[in-house]
This record gives sequence, structure tokens and C-alpha cells, in this order.
Amino acid sequence: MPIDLYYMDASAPCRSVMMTAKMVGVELNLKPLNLLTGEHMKPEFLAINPQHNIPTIDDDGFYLNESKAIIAYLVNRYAKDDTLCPKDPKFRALVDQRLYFDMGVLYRRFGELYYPVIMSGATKLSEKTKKELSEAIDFLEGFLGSNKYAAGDHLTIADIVLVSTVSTIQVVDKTHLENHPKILAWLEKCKSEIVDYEECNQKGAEMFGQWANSSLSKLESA
Ligand SMILES: N[C@@H](CCC(=O)N[C@@H](CS)C(=O)NCC(=O)O)C(=O)O
Repeated sequence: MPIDLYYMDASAPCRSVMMTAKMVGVELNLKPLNLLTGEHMKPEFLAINPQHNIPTIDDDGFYLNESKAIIAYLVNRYAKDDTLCPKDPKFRALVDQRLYFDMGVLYRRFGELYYPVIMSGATKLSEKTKKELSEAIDFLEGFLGSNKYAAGDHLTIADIVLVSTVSTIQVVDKTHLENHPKILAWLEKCKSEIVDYEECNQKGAEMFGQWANSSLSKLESA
């Protein structure tokens, strides 16, 4: 039975769930939810997820939100082996560290820099936050220093999650990734390994990029 996914293509956390489902071979019943028109605040969605955010899944009555929790669930329940989410304690710890890094540092700083302008009408990007995002990107370049992939020698859910964020950063302003050769090479490698990458991630990242850049271009000409 397919799993319902409440989502928007433009949302990086939603895209990380779509990539993972594709890698695991789980069929999703895609249920678009338009945040801009407030569909996430309707009683029928609040009944499923009182926290009213996406991605949210409904797996035959098992409701779950938080992209990293959903991704781990999909792999733990449906993957044929532990490749994407290794059981080896040290490898798994590094995977977890990268997931928390994405949530608490990289994606968070990206949002802190751009969301005030894109969503709340701020008229300037914060220089302090820009430096913080830059530092986070440097951390990722460092993680890739001794590994081919984000957490070890093969692709895991850590790569999938970080790819959704980094590809979003790239479409908003590719200069953030300049002078980060390891990130750029890793991104290309992941794009070629993730099944249906274009459809599951790049298409939505570009939608986000167009939306973001329509606000950012007004800043430049202001
Ligand atoms: N930590 C969450 C973040 C999810 C998130 O920020 N979702 C946004 C869209 S990208 C959302 O649903 N915002 C509407 C709301 O929170 O009411 C995750 O990774 O799933």
C-alpha cells in the first residue's frame, strides 16, 4: 500500500523524503499541500499533524512528521539492507551527526539568512548570518575531507539530506559553493547515484530558487 506524503516540491525537507523513498523503492501517494494558501492549517491536516508542517506521512494510519525521522523510518522499515542507514555504531553515529548538523546548523543558517527576505519582507540580508552560513558550508567541506561521502565510503541518508539542502543553496546563490571543490564534486557524484534525482529533487529546488530569486532581485535593485 503506498504511503501518503503531504508535501511541496519547493521544500528541501520534503524533497529529502522523496529521494529516500525512491532509493528504498517505497511508493508514495503524493498529496500536495499549499502552505501559501494555508492548507496546512485546515482541521483535517491538523488532525494528522498538529505541528502543521511538511513533510508529513500517513503510513496506513501511522502519522509522522520531521523529515529526518521519516527518512530513518522508511529505511528501517522498508529497505532491503542497512546500506543507506548503517547499523555499525560508529558509521551510524557519523550519519546521525550529519543529520543533526543539517537540521541545527546548515539548513537552519540557510533559513535564517534567506527566509526573512523571502517570506517576511526583510529588505536586507544579514551580513552576520551570511558569515555563519559560510562557516557551515566550510564545515561540510571539512567533513568531505577524508570521506568520499558525507559520513563514510558510500551514500547514506546523510548524503540525501545534505544534497537537498546544498542543491537549494546552489540554486539560490551558487557563489556560496565557490572555493569548495569537495562539495561540488560530491554533489555531482550524489546527483548521479540518487535514483530519479531530477524529478525527486532538482525540479523542486529550481522552483524554490525562482521564488527566492524573485525576492532577492528586488533587494539588489532597491
Ligand atoms: N525540521 C522540519 C522542518 C520542516 C519545515 O520547516 N517545513 C516547512 C516547509 S519547508 C513548513 O511546513 N512550514 C509550515 C509550518 O511550519 O507551519 C523537517 O525537517 O521536517
